[in-house]
Amino acid sequence: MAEFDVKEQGLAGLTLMKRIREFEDRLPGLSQEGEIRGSTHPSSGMEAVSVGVSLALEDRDAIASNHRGHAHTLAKGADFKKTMAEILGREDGYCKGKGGSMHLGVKEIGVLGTNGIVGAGIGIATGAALASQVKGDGSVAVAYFGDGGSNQGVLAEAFNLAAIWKLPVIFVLENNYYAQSASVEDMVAQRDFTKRGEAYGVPSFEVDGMDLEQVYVTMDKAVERARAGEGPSFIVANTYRYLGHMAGDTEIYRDAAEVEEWRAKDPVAKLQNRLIEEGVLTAADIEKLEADITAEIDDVVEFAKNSPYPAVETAFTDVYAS
Ligand SMILES: Cc1ncc(C[n+]2csc(CCOP(=O)(O)OP(=O)(O)O)c2C)c(N)n1
Repeated sequence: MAEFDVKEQGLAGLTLMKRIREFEDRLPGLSQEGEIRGSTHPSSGMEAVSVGVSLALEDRDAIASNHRGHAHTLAKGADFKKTMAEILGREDGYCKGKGGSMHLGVKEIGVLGTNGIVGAGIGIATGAALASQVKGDGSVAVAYFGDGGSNQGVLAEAFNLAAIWKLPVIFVLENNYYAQSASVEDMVAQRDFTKRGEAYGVPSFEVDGMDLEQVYVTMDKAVERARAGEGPSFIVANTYRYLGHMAGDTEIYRDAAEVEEWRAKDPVAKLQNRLIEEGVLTAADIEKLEADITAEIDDVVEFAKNSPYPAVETAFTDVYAS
């Protein structure tokens, strides 16, 4: 089992979280410019979950994501340019522009797809874990879903199957306290989510989803158990999305003060301060890192904008398995 080393996971995690934040923060502007058709759901504020989870995974492991899936995909190792091109619906995207933000898959690194159907990834990841068990290839699968997704019936079925068959699946609930505009207080009676997992015999853990170390260490243990044939785990990561549910969200369901309270617990700032305190980075290093990231994401956006839209005559190619 790996320990959290600030020089290793800390530095790698901070860099990746900052790159993902910059990527995600560009999306509302790109929507306003008309570069993104349809909706996208940025996850700024939630980076410690996907990055902490992915630091404990390998390329052969699978993830099944949800509608808020860019960070899951990028943290798993996707190329930023191809991801942005896909979100913009362009030919150089991972799915040649036909998947977009919510049907973005990257087979070579086990990204089984973002998904517009809330809760769908739960069944997909459980199926991938069954495939891994049948093949005996030692890979694990992760299902990402939100507090809203946790209310889908598929979770009960997946918990039970995974527990009785000891499937190598890790259920990751990103509890950001809202499902679109509905608060978790209004929608969930039993808000100690770990009790739901325990009720099905799935070892369940609650973590501070704004803390990369906590997410990583808990995930690493879950991966170890899954690879050892000991079955599923359920990780409940409490986190927060800073931006609206999607571009154009008026956010009348929450107070600006609440958003500010959570911004004060920012996972990126928290880890950055720690790295400075522990002498891993200086303020000058961070300035350089941020300038590099801004330039990198400028290039990412430029690449995507310059990529052509797919030709109309290719509308049905690569859509159905032959
Ligand atoms: C089956 C289904 N029901 C409803 C919707 C509409 N919808 C899209 S996102 C969303 C909220 C999901 O909330 P949560 O799972 O907590 O994820 P978050 O958006 O907070 O990341 C809803 C209800 C949908 N896409 N699919």
